Amino acid sequence: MVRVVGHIDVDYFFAQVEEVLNPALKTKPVVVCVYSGRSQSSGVVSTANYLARSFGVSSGMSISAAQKRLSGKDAEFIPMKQEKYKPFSERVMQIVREHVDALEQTGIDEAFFDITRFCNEDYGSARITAVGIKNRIRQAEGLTVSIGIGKTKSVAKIASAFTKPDGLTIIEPSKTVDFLGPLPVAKLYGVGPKTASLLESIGIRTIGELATSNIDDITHLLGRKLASRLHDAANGADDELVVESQKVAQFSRIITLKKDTSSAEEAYLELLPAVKELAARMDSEGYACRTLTVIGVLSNLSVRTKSRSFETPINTPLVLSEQTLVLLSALSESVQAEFRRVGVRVSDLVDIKGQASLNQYL
Ligand code: DCP
Ligand code: CA
Ligand code: CA
Repeated sequence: MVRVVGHIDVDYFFAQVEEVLNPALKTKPVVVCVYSGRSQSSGVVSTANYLARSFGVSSGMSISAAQKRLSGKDAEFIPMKQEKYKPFSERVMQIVREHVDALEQTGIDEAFFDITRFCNEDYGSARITAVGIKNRIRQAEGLTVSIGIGKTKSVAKIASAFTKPDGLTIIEPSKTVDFLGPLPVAKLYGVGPKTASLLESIGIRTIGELATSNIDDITHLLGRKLASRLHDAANGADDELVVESQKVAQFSRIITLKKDTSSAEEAYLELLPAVKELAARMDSEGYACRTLTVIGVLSNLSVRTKSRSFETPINTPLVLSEQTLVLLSALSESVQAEFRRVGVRVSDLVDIKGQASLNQYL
């Protein structure tokens, strides 16, 4: 199996939210500050927009240093307020969740995701999915994000930081070693300044040099565990999984249609095997769902959804497929456009292990 793993990170997150809340800021240098309260300008820079960065401002710098660099530039200094950014973070994560098999949030503005099943292990389809996620976040929240996709978490993480802001970097599995090779070892997740200088002491500066190094030499230097993890990561061979961070899972499947269509029935017939697969998965894991959602990716790659909730949780192939058709028809009516991809998601899962199926006679 070839995995398709992604990493998403919102660009200049806190400062970008400030721009969304007050678009007049977009043309100015914006610095989000954590004031210590000791004196008027004591404290540090939380983050800054790219215009402020172009004058040398960066996270962690003192506010007074940032003021110096931006003097006479009509810059805005805004106090950091976590509660402003949190709702944006939650909504962004929910959008991503709608497009992926599993999401592992690792910070307020970033997450790993797995789309191996969602994309049928296909990197072309991964690109379409990533563009869909970016467009949806831009439309719904006005934010740009950077996404990286590759065969492992390490590759995805490096790729998301590779082009920024508004980046999309996709590393096909066969290009992994060539992509990683020339990069400095410090780019690898888990290599801090200390590890980097230890590696440099034996002549290892790039990920490529680490990949071809003798494992015994680096074990001697870093210990067995770290050495073996980093050696694998450098070879694009680490197998760490994306671990769903939400307790209650949801299952989804999406397919690319043989050709774009505006007919709900045509789309439904192609989607049916995926619906049956979801039903089988729910059955084997002992779940029924209270909410069913159909997802339509239109020809212009925008994503639209329609959901329905059920008082009595559903799980049989018959009921799921019937309701999928109802929702697809309603969706097709409301979008009045052609579908490129269609999908289905079951959520609000109810554990029915050990119970007789509520719909067993249907
Ligand atoms: N943050 C902070 N202090 C730091 C680093 C970050 O308060 N030293 C906060 C502000 C950032 C947010 O966390 O907006 C996310 O951090 P990132 O490292 O992802 O940086 P940005 O999103 O600001 O910028 P980039 O475009 O480089 O991702
Ligand atoms: Ca960020
Ligand atoms: Ca981040």
